[in-house]
Amino acid sequence: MEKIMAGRWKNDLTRADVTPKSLFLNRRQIMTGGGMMLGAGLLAPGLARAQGYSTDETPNSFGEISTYNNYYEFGTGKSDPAENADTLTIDPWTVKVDGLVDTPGDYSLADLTDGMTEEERIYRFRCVEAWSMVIPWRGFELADLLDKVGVQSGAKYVAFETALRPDEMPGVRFPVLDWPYREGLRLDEARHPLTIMATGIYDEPMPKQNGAPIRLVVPWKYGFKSIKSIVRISLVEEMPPTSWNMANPREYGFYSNVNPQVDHPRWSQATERPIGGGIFAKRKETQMFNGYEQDVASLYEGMDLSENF
Ligand SMILES: Nc1nc2c(c(=O)[nH]1)N[C@H]1C(S)=C(S)[C@@H](COP(=O)(O)O)O[C@H]1N2
Ligand SMILES: [Mo]
Repeated sequence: MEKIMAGRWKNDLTRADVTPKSLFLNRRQIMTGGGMMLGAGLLAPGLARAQGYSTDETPNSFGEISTYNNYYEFGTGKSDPAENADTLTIDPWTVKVDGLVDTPGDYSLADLTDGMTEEERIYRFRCVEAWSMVIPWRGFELADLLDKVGVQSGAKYVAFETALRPDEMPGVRFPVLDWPYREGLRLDEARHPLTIMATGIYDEPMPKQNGAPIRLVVPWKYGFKSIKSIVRISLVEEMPPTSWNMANPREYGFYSNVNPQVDHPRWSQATERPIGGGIFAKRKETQMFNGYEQDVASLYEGMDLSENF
């Protein structure tokens, strides 16, 4: 196992220390069994570990990360996605890139990810329901993808859509949300180096319940901004509609930055419950921007964050 050389990462645990061994050794089987072929560069050995962005906190186990999920297309219970997401077909996978871009089109996953530099990044991840995890994602910066497709000058926002497959997604027959699941970022948020397109967790390809084959991760925002199983990325001029905001605008704003001072109408956002610590785990105080304040506060300078929640 590679150890860390420098930077903010001070954790000298190896993958094996924090991953149940069977899962750790299973990657090869999962890859062959699942028939999942990503772009050749993606699974190359010697994955670089991002030194500037990873947290030094101990990650949750692969088991925790892949069995306690929110993916309403597969049910609203935390264990539903792990139980039901198996039916999702992820190969082949096409992502439509459209709107204000130089090279719009239907990209195969291999074409979309070709040339991207993949790294492992360990990010704090916090749900608006006030639980949190620490997750070692594998992915690349969304900014690199945006550069590749060429963002035109009129674009101000990036809109994302999840696949909508009634035959494969038992949850979409319930009108919990207005499907397909939709999310959006302001262009400068999308271009921020903390914003990644993730294709795996630990050394595994992305589990389906976590949003295979490709999902967004925005660590300073509540988990629901991190949209899964993306099939469309649109560069647009106007702030795009987002599923949770459409469902309940009073509870879910466009920005959705983690903010201990702005409570969700139905529960406090001041503290969070780390998943995996057992019943004796202490709640933690939630940090502004989920602990990424130094990195991202400048994006919101001059904005009233209780208005723009
Ligand atoms: N398509 C889609 N993406 C989604 C969701 C969803 O229901 N559907 N849930 C969101 C919410 S509320 C959270 S907290 C995170 C959970 O990600 P995880 O299961 O990988 O931890 O996914 C987000 N992305
Ligand atoms: Mo969430």
